[in-house]
Amino acid sequence: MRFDVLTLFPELFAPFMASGVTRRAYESKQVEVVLWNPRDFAQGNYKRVDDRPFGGGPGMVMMAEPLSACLDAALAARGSLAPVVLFSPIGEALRHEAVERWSASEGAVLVCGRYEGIDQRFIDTRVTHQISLGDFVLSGGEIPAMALLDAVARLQPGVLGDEASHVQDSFNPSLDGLLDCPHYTRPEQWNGQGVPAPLLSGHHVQIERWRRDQRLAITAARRPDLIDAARAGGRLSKADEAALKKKL
Ligand code: 9WO
Repeated sequence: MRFDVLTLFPELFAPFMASGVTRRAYESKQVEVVLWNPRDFAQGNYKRVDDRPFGGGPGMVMMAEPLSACLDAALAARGSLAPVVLFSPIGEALRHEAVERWSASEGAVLVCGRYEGIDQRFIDTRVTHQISLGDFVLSGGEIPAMALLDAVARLQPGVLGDEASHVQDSFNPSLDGLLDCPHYTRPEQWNGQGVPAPLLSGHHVQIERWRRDQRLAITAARRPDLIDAARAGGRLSKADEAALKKKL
């Protein structure tokens, strides 16, 4: 798949794409990332991409025209229509299900805003999807764009060292919509703290029951809505219900 990223700071993406388990996905172009700078599509000697807001107020606004010309070039290079995604706090909250859909898609054009915001006329006419990572404000859309790329890249076949690793993620449907359990590694004693006994038992059934109970307890404590959804979806067994009852 291919993602075209419109950003005034393309240099932010190189170290991100050169690091970690997802590097192979970018290098092999399994997830192709093409960077575009709206400044290259700005007019005049000053290559302005921002201007003062009509109505006054602090800060600057990204002009529609350089963004639109940049988007035209990206879409032309792709050769076919593509979703145009803007990262914004007023977008739809990103969840695992949408990440799975993007990771099985042809990709998209990702628009990273800067300054106080983007001329609304560009958003109204050119943007097809708005995505939020949560109820907070950043100084630019680049980190949300990298977050989507990372979430998509790690779901590509062969990207994770252990092919089964992402099957165990929180929010993976095969985990029945429960949160992940705690993890431990060596040493067995650290700062006076041990490791839960079932994990040292070597008994696979006992280990899996402990992990499932941990997932249930953590989910019940932190995201009771997910317990309700799992129960409504018939994804909790009698043993699960017994474990929940014991802890509540
Ligand atoms: C910022 C903003 C704040 C309140 C209500 C609506 C808003 N829209 C934007 C916006 O589109 N801002 C642009 C992108 C330009 C300024 C930096 N931008 C941005 C994106 N800041 N924070 C985000 C963001 C994106 C996704 N999830 C969380 C925050």
